[in-house]
Amino acid sequence: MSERTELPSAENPEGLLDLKVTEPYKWAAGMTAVGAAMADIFEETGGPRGVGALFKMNQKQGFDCSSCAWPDPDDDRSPVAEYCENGAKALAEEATLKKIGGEFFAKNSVADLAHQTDMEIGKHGRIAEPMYLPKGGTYYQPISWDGAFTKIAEHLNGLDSPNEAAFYTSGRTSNEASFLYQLFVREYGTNNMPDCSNLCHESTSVALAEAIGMGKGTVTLNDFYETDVIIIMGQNPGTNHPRMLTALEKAKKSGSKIIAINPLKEAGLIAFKNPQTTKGVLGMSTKLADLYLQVKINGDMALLKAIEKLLYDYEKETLLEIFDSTFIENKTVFYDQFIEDLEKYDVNELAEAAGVPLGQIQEAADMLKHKSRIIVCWAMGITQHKNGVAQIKEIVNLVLLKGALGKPGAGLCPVRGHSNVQGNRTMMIYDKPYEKQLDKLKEVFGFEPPREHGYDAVDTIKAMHQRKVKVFFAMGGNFLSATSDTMYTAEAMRKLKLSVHVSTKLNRSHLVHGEEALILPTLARSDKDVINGEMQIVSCENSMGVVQQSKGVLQPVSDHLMSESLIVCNLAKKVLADRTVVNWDLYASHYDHVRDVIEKVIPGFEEYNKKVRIPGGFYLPNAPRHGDFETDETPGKVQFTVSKLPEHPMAADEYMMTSIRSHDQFNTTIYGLEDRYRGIHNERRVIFMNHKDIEKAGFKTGDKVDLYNNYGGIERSARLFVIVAYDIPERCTATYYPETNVLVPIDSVAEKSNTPTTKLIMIKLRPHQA
Ligand SMILES: Nc1nc2c(c(=O)[nH]1)N[C@H]1C(S)=C(S)[C@@H](COP(=O)(O)OP(=O)(O)OC[C@H]3O[C@@H](n4cnc5c(=O)[nH]c(N)nc54)[C@H](O)[C@@H]3O)O[C@H]1N2
Ligand SMILES: Nc1nc2c(c(=O)[nH]1)N[C@H]1C(S)=C(S)[C@@H](COP(=O)(O)OP(=O)(O)OC[C@H]3O[C@@H](n4cnc5c(=O)[nH]c(N)nc54)[C@H](O)[C@@H]3O)O[C@H]1N2
Ligand SMILES: [Mo]
Repeated sequence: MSERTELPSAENPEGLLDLKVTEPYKWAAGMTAVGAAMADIFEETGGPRGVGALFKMNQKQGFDCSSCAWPDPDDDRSPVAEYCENGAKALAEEATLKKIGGEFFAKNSVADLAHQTDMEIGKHGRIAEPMYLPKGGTYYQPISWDGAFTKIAEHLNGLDSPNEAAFYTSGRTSNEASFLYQLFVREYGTNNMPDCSNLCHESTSVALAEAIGMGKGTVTLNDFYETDVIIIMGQNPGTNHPRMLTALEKAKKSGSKIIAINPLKEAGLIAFKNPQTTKGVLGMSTKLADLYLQVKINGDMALLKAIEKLLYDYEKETLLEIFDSTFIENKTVFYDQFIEDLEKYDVNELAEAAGVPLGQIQEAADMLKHKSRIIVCWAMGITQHKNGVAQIKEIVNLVLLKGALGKPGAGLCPVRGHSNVQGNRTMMIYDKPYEKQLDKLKEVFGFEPPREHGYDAVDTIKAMHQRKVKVFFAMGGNFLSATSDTMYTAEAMRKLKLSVHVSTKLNRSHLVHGEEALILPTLARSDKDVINGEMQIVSCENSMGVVQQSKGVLQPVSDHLMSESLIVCNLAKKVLADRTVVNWDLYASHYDHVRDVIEKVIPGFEEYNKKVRIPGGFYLPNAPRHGDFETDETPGKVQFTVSKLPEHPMAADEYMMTSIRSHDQFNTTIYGLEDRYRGIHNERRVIFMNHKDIEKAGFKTGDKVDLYNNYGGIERSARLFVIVAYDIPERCTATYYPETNVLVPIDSVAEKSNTPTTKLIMIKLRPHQA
């Protein structure tokens, strides 16, 4: 088989490993977490290199952890350890001394590599030099940087229109590199800038921009310490934002209550053993969730409405003491329409639709009714649904009823994923840029940026299929594995004339490529970035809008790595040549010059170079945090929204399937095969099911099955999974991402945000057929 027709092998596993299942944990973190982290660091870096770097992680003069966007404490950072197990694993992955270059690729053909698992592919080490796959070639071969830029320039300049190229961004790229990147892409002439946000929190950005006038959250870390109730929906912080547990512990100590809303009983929501306290070291845990609502997949809308309905009943009983009527009166619109709609619902039916006993929903309402300092946190369990945008607007409704917005100890807390995904958007990585931003670019640089909106991630894939996009350039990420409908996306990638990936590690997107392909190796966050003998700093924005500097500490594994910023500057010079009006050499000479110009274009960055050097960084302006709502349609006021309940008609043998991250992965980078907290060891191809469903369907725990579905007359299947009985609501199942992305049809997207509905797909099961 030649690799042009070959399917991505992850979808065609040859066999299974030796799965071991143990009892799920009832707490997260603790000393085993520290042990697990250190083991990875030693294995990959041999010790001192990694451990030394670990001490610099998230310190005020160190580098920003690339694992998630949870903020660092403003003041009281631990002097030795402001990292978590998974941050340490992310570092081990980056800091590894293993590297691959010409010799490795001469021995391993693209087809050979494609047969390996995602974990094997990622473990080969850092990419050490630029690599090129010629047309018809089966092995990547070394190419000089200049040679690589020349190839890209030839392709880009040979297109009929700049809109035949698309430029993806994953969320690790610094503010400086992001700004330069979008500047280049817009001067080149397109807004085709899909990004990982499109697959992640886009529903949040759309919903909040419309509802509160800003597509970001409103709380700061300190709000967690003066709040009464924290609701955590569709988020698994014990794995994906472990440092959030420290904040939750502190919140509990200050008297706050926690309500968890999740189909799975996640260890990190139940309790926390803090390895940085004596109590934690001794194995004592802090209880986190006071109430755990095990909602059905996508039952959140019904659950929120049920809570609102009960609160409304109290409001009527107590004669207007439950809702914040002053806030509603002064700061909101459409309250009456909202109430009129709410009155139509029956609370028993809502409870049924949510899959949560009414008594428990009553408890939630009781916890909320006399409180107004409420924070709602959410992540992928809410956003990656067909009604993701509507669900977030329903969260806003709840918060508005209680006046829990625009004051201390209260507000909206979308918890972002990638460490600089929020900063990327602030830096204008966006397929739908605002007119005002483009005007500013024009004013500062003097060229006319394109105004027509570009393609987002899903639309890029479709355009590649239709050969409307012929060149795909990715600043990081693993587009093939992260997006939906893997087979369809693979076909799309193979129709490209050229695919280019700026990467740190090898991944499947390098192996399912265009006619020609390039891999450009870049510095990671923890690597030292030196220009003309001077150490450079970059900056990132965390989930709470704090911009902070990050300075790499490690000697790069190869002299041939180039920073993302320099890659952009060099590429821009080559592609745009005499056409450019931008002084790329200046920006390539020192990042201070980049920050100077960001300051001129993007609001909130006044005195950027000075402020970025303040230990701990600075907060960007956040009007809704202070009760100012710059909404388009109803200036100064937030809208209540009326949304419908989702409907999920299901055949008797159909199940809802959500996709989750294991404790041993970062998105498509698989660190290992241990999902310790859920008791899954040594295999990822499992499907979590309720034991009643297993019996009813005539299966047994341990059975091997194939998963399939039929959307629009096309059967999609994911083969060879092991059934694991798990505490999950009936008719709900869960599998690990990205293995089941093959099952997500390209057209199954969230309304308004176009995010793939990776948290709910209908599936059926049949015994595995070899
Ligand atoms: N270690 C590590 N850290 C990471 C990442 C990683 O892969 N590894 N990824 C980063 C990125 S990019 C992101 S976006 C975040 C992701 O962080 P999360 O959003 O926490 O990640 P997921 O595993 O996708 O899981 C979401 C949770 O939603 C629940 N869930 C699923 N469906 C539903 C539903 O319908 N309703 C409700 N209420 N809950 C549901 C699942 O049980 C799971 O607990 O983490 C970031 N941090
Ligand atoms: N089924 C399902 N699908 C999902 C999700 C889900 O929950 N379920 N989650 C979605 C979400 S939330 C997201 S954010 C996307 C993630 O989508 P992506 O961001 O595209 O994917 P990652 O796996 O984070 O990308 C990993 C690759 O990035 C490169 N890399 C790492 N660090 C750097 C760096 O500093 N610079 C550069 N240039 N490259 C670097 C490495 O080569 C590595 O192989 O996946 C989405 N897909
Ligand atoms: Mo994400």
